[in-house]
Amino acid sequence: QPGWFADAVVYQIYPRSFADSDGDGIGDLRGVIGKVDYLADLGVDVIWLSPVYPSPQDDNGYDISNYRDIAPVFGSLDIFDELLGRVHARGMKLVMDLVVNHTSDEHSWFVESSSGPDSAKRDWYIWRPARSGMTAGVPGAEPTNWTSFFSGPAWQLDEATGEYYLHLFSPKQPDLNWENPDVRSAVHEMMRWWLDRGVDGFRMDVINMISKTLPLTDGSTVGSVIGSEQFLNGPRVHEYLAEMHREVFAGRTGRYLTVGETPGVTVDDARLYTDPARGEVDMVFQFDHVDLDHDGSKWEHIPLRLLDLKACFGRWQAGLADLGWNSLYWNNHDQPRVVSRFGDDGQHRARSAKALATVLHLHRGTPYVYQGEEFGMTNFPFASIEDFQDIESINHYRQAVAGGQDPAAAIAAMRIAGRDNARTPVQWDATPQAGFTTGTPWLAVNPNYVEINAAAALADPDSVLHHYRKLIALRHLEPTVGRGDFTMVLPHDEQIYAFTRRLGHTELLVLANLSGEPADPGPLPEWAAAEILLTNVPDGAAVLLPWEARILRRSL
Ligand code: ISL
Repeated sequence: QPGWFADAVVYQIYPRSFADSDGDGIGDLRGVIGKVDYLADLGVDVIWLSPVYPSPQDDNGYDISNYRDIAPVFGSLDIFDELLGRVHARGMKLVMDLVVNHTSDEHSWFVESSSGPDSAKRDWYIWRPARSGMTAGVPGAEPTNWTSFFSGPAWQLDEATGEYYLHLFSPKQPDLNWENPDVRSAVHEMMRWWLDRGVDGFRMDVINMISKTLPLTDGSTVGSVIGSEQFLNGPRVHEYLAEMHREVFAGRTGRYLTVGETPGVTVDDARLYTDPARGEVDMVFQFDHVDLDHDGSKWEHIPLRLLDLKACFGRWQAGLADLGWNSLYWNNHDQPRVVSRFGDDGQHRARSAKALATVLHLHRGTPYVYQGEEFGMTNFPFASIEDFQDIESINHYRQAVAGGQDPAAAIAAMRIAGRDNARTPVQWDATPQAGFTTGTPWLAVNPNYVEINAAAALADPDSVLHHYRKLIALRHLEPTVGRGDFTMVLPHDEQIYAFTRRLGHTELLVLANLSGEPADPGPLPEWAAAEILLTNVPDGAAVLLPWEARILRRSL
C-alpha cells in the first residue's frame, strides 16, 4: 500500500526567483513567508525548497559552503524557523534540498582537503594524479576522460598539490568521496540536525551519482557526458541510501518525504530505490519523459511525439504498479516551461496548460508543481547571450561557439532548452517587475507578465490556477486519484492521451486531446452516463476540441 504521499501534491520553490521582500532583486525567505497563504489556498501538501544555504552561488545555491545555515541573501536561521512554523501552521510540510554529491569548493571540508596531500580531509574528496606518463595541467593529462555536465573535463587541477579533483558539475562543485565513512556520517549528522529543527524530509540532488565505480577509468559513454556509466546508479548507491535511511530516519515517527533526483534511472533501478521493504527513498525523479524531445545532447531539439510520451509514462506506470512509487513532474528549475514545451503557449495557452496538468496529476504517483506552472508561465524570449545567467547555458554557448557553431543557432537551442526558462521571476501581478521585486530582478521578468500573472489567475474562475486548485482538491477528495490502478486506453492514438484509474467500485477515465486539432475518441458507450468531474471546455461534445481534457467517474 502506498504511503501518505500518494494523496499529496508537492510544490517546488526556487527561492531566488520566487518573491523578493527586500528589493535586492533576489527572492528570499521573507518573500516565501508572504506567500504561504497563497500556497495553502492552492491546496498543496508539501513545499520543497531549493537550496537556501550559504553558497558562492556558482550554480545558484547547488554549490553549498555550509550545510547548517541560511545564506544572508535569503535570510537567516531565525527567519527559516519562522517560515517553517507558518508552513506547519497551515498544515503543510517543508522539505529541504539535500545536495551532497558535491559541496562548494568554498566549503570548509574542501578548503581543508585541498590544503595538501596529508590533510586529514584529503580523502573526503576524489583526488587523483595526472594520467601516467603525462604532465599535470597539459590538456589530456586529466586522470580520466570524463566530462562535466557543465561542459569541459570533469577534473580540475589543483596547482598547489599537482593533483586533480573530480567535479561532475562546475569546478566549484567538487564531488565528495562517499567511500569514506566519515563523509557519510557527517552527512547523516547534518540531516538529523535539520530533522530535529522540524523539517519534513529531503529532495536529494543527483543522489544516484554518489557511488563511482572503482578504480576510476576512462568512460565509454556516447552522448553528452562521458563517463556517466561509471557513476550513474553506481555499485554502492543502494547500500549508501539504505544506510542513510537507517542512520537518519530510524526511530522517528513523523511522516517524512524523501525523493531522489536520479538522472539516467531505469524502471528497474527505480524499483530498487523505491521498494519500501528496502528502506531507501520514497520515490525518485526519472528523466525519460524530459529526454523525449531531444536527440543526443539536450541542445538538439526534436518535436515530442505523443506516442513516445504515452509509451514512456506507460512503462513507468506499469513498472512501479506493484511496488515502489512514481513521482510525476513536468517542470522544475532545470526544465523549460511545459506549456511552451509540450503545449501551446500562444492561442491555446490556458487550455493546453490545463490539459497537460490534468494528464500528469491523474497518473498514479505524487505530482510536483513548479512555481508559476500553476498559472501557466511560459518560456522566455531569450535573444542574446547577455540574457542568460545559468552556468550550464553559458558554458555550453562558449564551448559550442568555440567549436564553430553559429552563435545564433546556439542561442536558438538555449531558448528552447535552457534552464533559465524556469528561473525567470514568478509573475505575481501586473505591477512593474510583476510584483516580484521593488528593485532590479537578477534575471529579467518575462514581458508577458501583464497578462500572465497570479493575481489575474486568481481573479478568473476559469484560469489555469483554478484548474490546478481543482486537480489538487480532487486528489484529496477522491482516493482513486492517489491510489487507483492505472490502465492506458487508446495507446496508439496520436492525439489523445487516455487512461483509466480504478479503486474498488470506482473508475475514472481521463480523456485529453494533446494536439491543436480536433480529435475523436470514438464511441465510449460505457462512459455515456458517467459523471464529469473536471473539464477545461464547457459543454464538451463527442469530438474533443484542441487541447480539450476531461475527467469522468463511474461506479462499477
Ligand atoms: O539540468 C540538467 C539538464 O539540463 C541536468 O543535467 C541537471 O544538471 C541534473 O539533472 C542535475 O541537476 C541537479 O544537480 C545540479 C544542479 O545544477 C541542478 O540545478 C540540480 O537540479 C548540480 O547540483
